Amino acid sequence: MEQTFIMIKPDGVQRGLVGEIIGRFEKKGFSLKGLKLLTVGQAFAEKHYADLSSKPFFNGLVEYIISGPVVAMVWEGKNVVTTGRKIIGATNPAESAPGTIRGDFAIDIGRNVIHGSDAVESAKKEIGLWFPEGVANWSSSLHPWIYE
Ligand code: DAT
Ligand code: MG
Repeated sequence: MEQTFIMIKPDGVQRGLVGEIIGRFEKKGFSLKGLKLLTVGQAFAEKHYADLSSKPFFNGLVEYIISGPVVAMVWEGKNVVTTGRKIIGATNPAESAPGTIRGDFAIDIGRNVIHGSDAVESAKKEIGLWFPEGVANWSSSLHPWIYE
């Protein structure tokens, strides 16, 4: 089954949005496979955002991500990468639809509360980077009530 990497950024943790965000993924029907609170260092953050290293906002982005603890998660389910991005909303909260996490809880692009993998391949890479120890192996007993 498909997996995605979701991270609640330092602003989401500081603002007490952890439970709300986890609840949205849980209530949708996705399964939580990995979860940890940690503060990452500069080299790690630069690796996570390596694809953006040439962007003018890169240094500010890295400073923001290392500024406090984040909640790193792996969620599993059918189409979870694409659907996870829909739950999160557009990158710029000014354009995120109401009902999405960024649409409901963020204003500025540089404080957009949450990260989600943008493709199955990047999800695999990010899960490997953030969870080198691996993730939990369990399946929800609700499966037949969520999938036909
Ligand atoms: P996303 O997080 O929606 O996948 P991204 O991968 O293009 O977006 O960029 C990673 C983060 O970098 C994004 O969540 C916020 C920040 N960012 C992106 N574009 C930006 C911009 N034009 N100005 C400032 N920050 C930006
Ligand atoms: Mg991205």
